Amino acid sequence: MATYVISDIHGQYDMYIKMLEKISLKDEDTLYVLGDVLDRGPHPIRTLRKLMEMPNAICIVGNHELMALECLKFLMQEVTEEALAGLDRDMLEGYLIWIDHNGGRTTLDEFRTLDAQSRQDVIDFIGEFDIYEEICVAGRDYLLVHAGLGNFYPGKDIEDYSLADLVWSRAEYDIEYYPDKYVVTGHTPTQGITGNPNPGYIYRVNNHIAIDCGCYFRGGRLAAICLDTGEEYYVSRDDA
Ligand SMILES: [Mn+2]
Repeated sequence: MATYVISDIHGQYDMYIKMLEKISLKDEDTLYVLGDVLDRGPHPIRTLRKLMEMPNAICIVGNHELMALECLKFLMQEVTEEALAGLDRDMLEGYLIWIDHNGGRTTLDEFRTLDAQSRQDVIDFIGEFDIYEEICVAGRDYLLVHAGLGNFYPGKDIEDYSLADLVWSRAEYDIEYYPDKYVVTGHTPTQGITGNPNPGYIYRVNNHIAIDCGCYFRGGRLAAICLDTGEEYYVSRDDA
């Protein structure tokens, strides 16, 4: 049995399916998905529903799930006085930022096509995403988290980080967070990491493993890494 990690699928269902084939994921293997399944690409909800059917997939929350969850929950409410009282400036601003700047439209469009029970199932499933995972594979320790360790200081307990620290911050690749543990993150496409000699491929430095290879933009890739072997797998946007 093997342990794989992928991240930032962003609605690229076809690339995701190609990746499952590429790594030949078996029932006894484990696949960690480091968040941002939703938004931007054409099929965020289809991707999410595929993950719902996969007992060996473990999902960790990204900032896009947080944005979506807040808006989708709001839209699911009946129009009561209480619901209307929640329709304040923050809620509306959050909704507009999600739709206009973060690619929420495709998530919303697919969500709308679901029946009421399936909508609730999707919301419940996102609500169960983990915030982080600590695992040991082949004698090496890993922290799996969507974005990074915001407001980091050496020795800080993982429980002392806020949700925003873990899902919204940018990992600091010039800092070694732990001497004895690898931190695997998505969120920041490796095309945009200063000093990365191989933009668009998995970047390993200072006990970081950055795996978001920008599958939602042209020339980008969906990446996976096998933690047992260190082997990297790529599905390029142009192949899917
Ligand atoms: Mn993100």
